[in-house]
Amino acid sequence: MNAREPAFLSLSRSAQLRQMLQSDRTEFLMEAHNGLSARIVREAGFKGIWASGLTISAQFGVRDNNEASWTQVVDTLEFMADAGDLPILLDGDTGYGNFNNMRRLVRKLEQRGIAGVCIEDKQFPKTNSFIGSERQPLAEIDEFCGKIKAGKDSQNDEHFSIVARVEALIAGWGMEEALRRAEAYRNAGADAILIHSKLSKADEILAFAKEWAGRAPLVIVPTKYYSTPTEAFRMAGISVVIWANHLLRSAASSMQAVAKEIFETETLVNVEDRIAPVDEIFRLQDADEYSAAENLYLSTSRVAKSAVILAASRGSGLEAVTEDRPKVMLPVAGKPLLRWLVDGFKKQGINDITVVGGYRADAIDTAGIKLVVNQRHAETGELASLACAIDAPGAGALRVDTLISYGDLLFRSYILRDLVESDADFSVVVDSSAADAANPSVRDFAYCSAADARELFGQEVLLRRISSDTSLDGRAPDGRWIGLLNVRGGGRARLRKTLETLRARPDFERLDVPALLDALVEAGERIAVQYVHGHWRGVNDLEDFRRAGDFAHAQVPIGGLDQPESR
Ligand code: SPV
Ligand code: MG
Repeated sequence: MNAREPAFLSLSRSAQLRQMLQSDRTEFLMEAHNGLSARIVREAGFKGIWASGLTISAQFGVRDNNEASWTQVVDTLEFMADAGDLPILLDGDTGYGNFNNMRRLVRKLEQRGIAGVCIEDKQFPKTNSFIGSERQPLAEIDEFCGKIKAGKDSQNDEHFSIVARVEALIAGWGMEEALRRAEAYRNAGADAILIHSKLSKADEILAFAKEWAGRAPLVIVPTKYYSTPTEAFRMAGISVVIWANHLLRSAASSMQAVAKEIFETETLVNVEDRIAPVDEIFRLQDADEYSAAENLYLSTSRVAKSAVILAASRGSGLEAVTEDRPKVMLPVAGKPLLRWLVDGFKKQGINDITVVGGYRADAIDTAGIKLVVNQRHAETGELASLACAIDAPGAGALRVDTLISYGDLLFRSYILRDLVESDADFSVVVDSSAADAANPSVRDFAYCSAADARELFGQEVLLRRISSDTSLDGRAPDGRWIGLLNVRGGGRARLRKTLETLRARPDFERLDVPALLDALVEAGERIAVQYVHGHWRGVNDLEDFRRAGDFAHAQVPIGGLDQPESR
């Protein structure tokens, strides 16, 4: 295997191709026909790409007879060049016309970062070399030499390569003619000679190579004589071997099989596990780079966001009203608690909402949300539910900036707005008016780097710990964490990592979100505290419920509940 070494990578793409042509070892170009296949070629480890005329035509669904225009080919090449950093050798057929078309082609290819072009000594419009040899009229040698010279004279980049392809063996004109043409093309300035054969044995290629005796680099396309050991090409001193069409052919057989299967069975279940997951397609499209760039360049309010609502529990103290539904589906001032949350999130542009249900998840209204069920909700805790949301295929949790929320909350909209607009990688909301250590219903006491104070406005306060203990190191709590955590930017990957570490703990199944916050703090993360003073409600028991109704009523838009957002 010829790996891409640092010295090679430091060269421009055209210099890379030139080096592949001129080095004394046998190098390989792999066929690609669009941006996706170009990326796949690169990931496989190849050092360069053959932009095949046959396969670019085929992916358009047209014949290899110059039915696709040369500008359509060049546009395709642009996607292929953008898909990575490999040098691309274009199969330029006959140069799409005479010397003048060739000049323009070379200039356009250079502008698109293409490393070289191969032209063949046939007549425009050409036919694929493996179809009807009796219809393979060759170009006049002089005319073709003029085309090579015109191309070489038009290039601005000294390393741009022109490979001259000899079709004499394909057209049945014999070895002598092939050698005569190759020599003429070399003298006209070709950087390499591609000698093509349609025989199933490499005999005529090897005979040509022997006679040619290294006068210029030789390139071959062993599509028909594929059973020849590659070592034979090495020993013959072949510079570049082109695997010319194998990605398109493998895609075709795979698509045929999958299309047939889905048509016949009218279901996806038989194919789903045998094809690339959608996430793999996202990866090949470099979706992560997009999210990172969004974080850099989009104003916070426009960055894609997701939310996870933890709603698996029935709710203790609410058994009387949660016989047939989970707590989040209890109506508060005319609509379910969950809907208040979802509407509040949507108002802040958070449209990708994953709700983790458990107890009576079947009763959760799934309009506008993605429902994920923690099947083991009875034995497991909040972090297990959170992990369900993160693992759910297609859910946005931690793939974009993510708000993690308890399901039993009501709050004024500014609380959410300020939280999602925070620049911190992690931020939480702490209610400093709820630090009453005597209140038995409060478990999530927050201990922070500074107590809430007017003078603090605009200064950074960090979370130190969340605990049900009513004092820490002799200090009273600074407030109560209300159940909202925002994770953005690079914090997402770090939260995943911390969660993975916690997953290894034997007590993971019982852990709650405060345990995650504490683990993040212990791992050295800075968790920004956003203090509020009331303006929210947690719903833990029937009394809370009654008060939640009053609170919600105060948030009902003037004009009533019948607003689009509440549907
Ligand atoms: C191509 O890949 O389009 C080629 C090689 O030109 S071949 O199909 O073998 O002629
Ligand atoms: Mg071709």
